[in-house]
Amino acid sequence: MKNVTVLAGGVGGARFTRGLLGHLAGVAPEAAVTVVVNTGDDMWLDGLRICPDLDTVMYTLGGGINEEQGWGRPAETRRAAAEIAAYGRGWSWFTLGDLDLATHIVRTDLLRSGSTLSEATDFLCRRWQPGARLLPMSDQPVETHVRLAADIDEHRAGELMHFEEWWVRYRAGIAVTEFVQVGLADAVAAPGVLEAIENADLIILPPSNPVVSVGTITAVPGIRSALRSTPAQVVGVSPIIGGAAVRGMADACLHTIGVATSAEAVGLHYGARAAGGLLDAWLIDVTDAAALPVLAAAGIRSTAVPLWMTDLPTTTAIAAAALDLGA
Ligand code: FO1
Repeated sequence: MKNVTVLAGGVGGARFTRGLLGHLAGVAPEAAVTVVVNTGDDMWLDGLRICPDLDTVMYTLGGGINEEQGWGRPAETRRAAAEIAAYGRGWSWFTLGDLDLATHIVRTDLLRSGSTLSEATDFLCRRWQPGARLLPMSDQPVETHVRLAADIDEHRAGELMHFEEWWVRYRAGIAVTEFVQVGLADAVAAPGVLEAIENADLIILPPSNPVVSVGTITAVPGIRSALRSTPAQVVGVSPIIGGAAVRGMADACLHTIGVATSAEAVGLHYGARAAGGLLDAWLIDVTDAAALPVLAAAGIRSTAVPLWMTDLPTTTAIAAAALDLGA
């Protein structure tokens, strides 16, 4: 087991990868992990380029994450944000902490000096030493927006709203008709991404949001076909346990695309590789074991293990189960 490539979004993908690194350190210290990270949540805010999932993965693997929140830094203050709000600028409902702002300032400084997002990410990781290579899915902006089903506040039905406003300001609690990836037509996979998929010994789809994280990454031109042609096994880990989203409001995203909130439905949504889909194997929670026969009939090798990532040992055990399933 030399090269493992993970396609990750925010909190779930970051925590899973932390467990994976912990497990590999014991059983395969020579293994190298590459994380292809969703940039669909990225935005310009207060003149700064905010990359929520890249930062969540970097902070989580680098030991700088606010563990309770799953995002941002611990022991944060909001003095600069309060001053920005006093000017009536920014998003009052989106917390940019003082420590976190430094990351956005340095990244924006690098981007304005001509660095690509990949180069800026490499630079930030020199400080955080995540123990894995972090690659943005693309160096071009591909921002997830939602199309509103009805008027809300200053927004009108039919309009596009940035995903983060839907997710954070409205807690995904207002109806939307579709997800739109603004910029997708002009985007290509970032340098190293397709190679990290083609040269992997194992590829893992961790328990990230299947729509706006894994779905966004696999929509970037070239990535889905690389996943379908790579010799590596592709193993997914269900983000749905017992019919409920483990984190966030993944159920609101699945509902929007007409997929039921179940381990079975998400596995079938990703699809069996032999049938034109992405998965060779699918790891589900023990409470969803009834889905095993259906998944097997669909050509998806599956097994059921405890999937709650309650702490590092349980997450490490989940990573071990994913590696076993991919062997
Ligand atoms: N999530 C929230 O629910 N509220 C916030 O105010 C918030 C701020 C924020 C700032 C920087 C950052 O990197 C992430 C932040 N997040 C916040 C989390 C973010 O919405 C999620 O990490 C992803 O976009 C979804 O996985």
